[in-house]
Amino acid sequence: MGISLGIMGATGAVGEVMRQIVDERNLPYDTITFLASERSAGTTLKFRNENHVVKAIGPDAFKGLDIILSSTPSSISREFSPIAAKAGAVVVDNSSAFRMDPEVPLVVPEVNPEAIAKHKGIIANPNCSTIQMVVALKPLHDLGGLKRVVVSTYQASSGKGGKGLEDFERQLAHACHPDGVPEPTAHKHQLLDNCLPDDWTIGDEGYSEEEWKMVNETRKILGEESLGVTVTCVRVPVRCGHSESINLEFERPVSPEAAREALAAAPGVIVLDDPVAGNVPLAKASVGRDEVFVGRIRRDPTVPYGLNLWVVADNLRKGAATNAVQIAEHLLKLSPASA
Ligand code: 11C
Repeated sequence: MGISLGIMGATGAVGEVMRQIVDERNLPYDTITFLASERSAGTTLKFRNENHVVKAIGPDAFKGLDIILSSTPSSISREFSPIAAKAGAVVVDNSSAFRMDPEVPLVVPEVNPEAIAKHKGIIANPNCSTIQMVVALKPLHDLGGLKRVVVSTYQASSGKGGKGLEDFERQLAHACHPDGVPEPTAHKHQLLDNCLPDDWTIGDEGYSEEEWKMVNETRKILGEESLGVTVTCVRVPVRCGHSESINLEFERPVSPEAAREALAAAPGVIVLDDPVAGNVPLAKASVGRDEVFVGRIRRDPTVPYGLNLWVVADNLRKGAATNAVQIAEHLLKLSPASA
């Protein structure tokens, strides 16, 4: 007997990719239920040649569901994930609502799969920028012991969901329009011809919430509560695919050659590191892929043991939906009948 699978937030940008990936990876289920806000409830979604009526998220919507892949705003998750867990489901939650809750595992399957078994009904899926970074950091941490991480991100518009992408595409469509580019509706400023260092709510000490997420989530996933992590997040005029420039300092020597070898052997990583030949990780080439691409691996000569890297991934797939589906696959291995 298989499971009853739910996809919550099924009509959003990540929900749409979750549906695709459940199908592509053939996640086994007996029944599938799509849940969304009142606004989308009652609409029909076609999935595997069958029409499914979208149900409204509500206290009584979770009965009988075993695993729920969820991508809703944090406020919705905070209200409904505990109710779903109480009704017997395991919620794989893509929002930030429970990520830093010590009772909730925060999981990237290539990095800390052992945390999955400790769940109490909710498993948190990390922020997209964090996921791709820790997939690249883990093999290097095992090799040289990370001392400090300095990262600058180049994040795609779709990180802001469907509304972000619509906003950017409207700007693109008006690029040569005589009336000019319309005012932004989701991004903080015009994204076209621009880079935005403040596209997220600014929080403590002048760092954005996105920057704090990368600091705190990286420490939790790697189990290194005092690891030095400092971040600058920037939105760039790219539809999909986040890129990151990462500077690492280690406790022990790690040569670029050893780093390449460890990364090439690591799960979920592809090394593209021949810049002279133009073989480097590119956002556009990452779209539709589930791996994390690493290149431009260079020694940092300003510290005893340091490296620079360029890390790219599809933010909607590995950065969100694929990671959640991988967690569900692990849950099924733990307890195939009901997760
Ligand atoms: C962005 N990374 O690109 C964000 C979106 O906590 O899951 C995802 C926010 C989150 O804006």
